Amino acid sequence: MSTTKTISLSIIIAGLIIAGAIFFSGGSASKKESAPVQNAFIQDGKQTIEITAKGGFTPRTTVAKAGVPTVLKIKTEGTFDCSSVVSIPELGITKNLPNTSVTEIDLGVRGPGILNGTCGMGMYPFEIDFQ
Ligand SMILES: [Cu+2]
Repeated sequence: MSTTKTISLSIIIAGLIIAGAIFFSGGSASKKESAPVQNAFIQDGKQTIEITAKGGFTPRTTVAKAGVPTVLKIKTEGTFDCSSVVSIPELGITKNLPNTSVTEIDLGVRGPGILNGTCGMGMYPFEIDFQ
């Protein structure tokens, strides 16, 4: 009788450990996903968006405010891949970026909507969602 009790107790403990492991791993995973990237800043009525170009554009999606004069700052850090060329078709802009620098592109005042950009060959997309 006591052996049966010991076995069922250890089954319950094992179950709790497994449940705890699932709970903690699930909790930390969902935290990572929901962490927002803050790369659009408004100061003195002007908005600055910061994007890094190296092996693609980071972050790929930027949420920004519509109706505010906006400058896009694209940072390169030893960027020799094709994201050293940035293209924003809607604005008719194609720019060669220096390999390590910060390049400013004036986006003007945007209404609500998504502005798309890519690298020179169109393989690395990024978007700015003006809201
Ligand atoms: Cu490319």
